[in-house]
Amino acid sequence: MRNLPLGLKLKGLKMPLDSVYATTTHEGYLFTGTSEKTWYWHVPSLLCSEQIQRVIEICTEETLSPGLVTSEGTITDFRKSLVTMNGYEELYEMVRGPMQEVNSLSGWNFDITAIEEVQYTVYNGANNDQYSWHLDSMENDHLIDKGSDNIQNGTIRKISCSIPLDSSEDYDGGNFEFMVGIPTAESLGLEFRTSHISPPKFREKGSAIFFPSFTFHQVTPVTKGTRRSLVVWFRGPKWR
Ligand SMILES: O=C(O)CCC(=O)C(=O)O
Ligand SMILES: [Fe+2]
Repeated sequence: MRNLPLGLKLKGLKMPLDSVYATTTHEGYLFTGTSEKTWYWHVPSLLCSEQIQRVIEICTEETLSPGLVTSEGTITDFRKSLVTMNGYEELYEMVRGPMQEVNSLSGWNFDITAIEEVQYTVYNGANNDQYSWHLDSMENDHLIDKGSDNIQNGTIRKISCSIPLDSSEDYDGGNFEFMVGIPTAESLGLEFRTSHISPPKFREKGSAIFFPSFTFHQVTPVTKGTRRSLVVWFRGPKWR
């Protein structure tokens, strides 16, 4: 997918877009307008088939319930999916190491101190399930009491991770997309229009997309078959 005009210039800096696309770490600009090159990180084959089987086994022990957006439990078309939340060490073990590696390789070096319960998500094509544009980080999350001795107290979501659990051919739609800003004027590169990216690698079964939780993203409606995902949020003390 190529949304950017070729030969884009930013204040005298010619962006070699072919090499931009050749990297595995970013395309376009994060919607905030940063020219940071590592605002998401894609890890191919993070989970093998056996691990995916195990994930599904563990996560379907609980009954699936509607994914909610607000604490009041409002369900709208904005987010349609079924989820279970799972705090098993076996799941954490699969993602903790890779997250640490990505946090370091990307240069984010975010202070991560806790992992939230892991979300297993099911998008049913028969219902056109989807999750529209949103951020994973929540206002004043660090002030919410998560229960005594909960290590998540005082922390916010910093790194999100999404792992598709099905083969790309097994469902239609259901693309994981990031919102990006495309400069529309050469002057300082400060005028943007929004666009979105969803490279085919995002559909690779068992691969992982890591991104800062303050990044706009969505899952487009699934129109056929079922899309399942494992979603993990890594937390740490609020930004300083
Ligand atoms: O299903 C996915 O791949 C991502 C879902 C998501 O963005 C979320 O649950 O916050
Ligand atoms: Fe999300």
